[in-house]
Amino acid sequence: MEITVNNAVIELVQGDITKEETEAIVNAANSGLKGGGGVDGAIHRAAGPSIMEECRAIGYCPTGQAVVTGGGNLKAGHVIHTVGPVYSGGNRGEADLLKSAYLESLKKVTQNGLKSVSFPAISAGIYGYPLTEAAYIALKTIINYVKNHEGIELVRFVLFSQNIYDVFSDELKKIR
Ligand code: AR6
Repeated sequence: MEITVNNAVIELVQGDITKEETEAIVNAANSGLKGGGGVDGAIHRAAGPSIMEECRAIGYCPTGQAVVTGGGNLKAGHVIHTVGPVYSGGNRGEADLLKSAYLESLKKVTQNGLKSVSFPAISAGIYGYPLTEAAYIALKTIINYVKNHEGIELVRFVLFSQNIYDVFSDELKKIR
């Protein structure tokens, strides 16, 4: 499903983010930028070694922040590596940190003059963020950002399973 906010389309699809043709894709990375499992592992496998070299040179990304590399062998020319919070009960600032991970990623899109970006469900896998809350924060943050910033034309959520897609589309229907 999709909605339009200002000049931007916000779209939900089920699929594999490594195949995306948006100008940038977002990676759910760790602070050490060392690669790992989940979407991070998939992106590094598909992109090839050049983005790992760039990550090594950058060295570190605090939780809630984002850094940018090229896309290596991916169709997307840029990878925005952001670090979502590990969920540990909800009283350790997780919601603010997850919001910040989306916001800082969107700022990188704007700063690099890009018009399209794809996101996975940050923190909602290995980092254990409850899916419904993670979906609400993701969608609300992105809708508010595109309301106040011109330039981004497409924000696509690429959700890995039917279940994750269904949760995101229920939240989007409620917010809309
Ligand atoms: N395309 C789209 N979504 C995917 C893909 C893919 N190819 N593969 C997995 N997902 P996770 P996190 C979904 O665990 O929770 C790594 O080891 C997955 O189903 O990748 O932020 C990092 O190095 C889930 O919905 O990221 C960190 O150490 C979503 O992507 C840690 O995991 C996020 O799950 C980050 O954990």
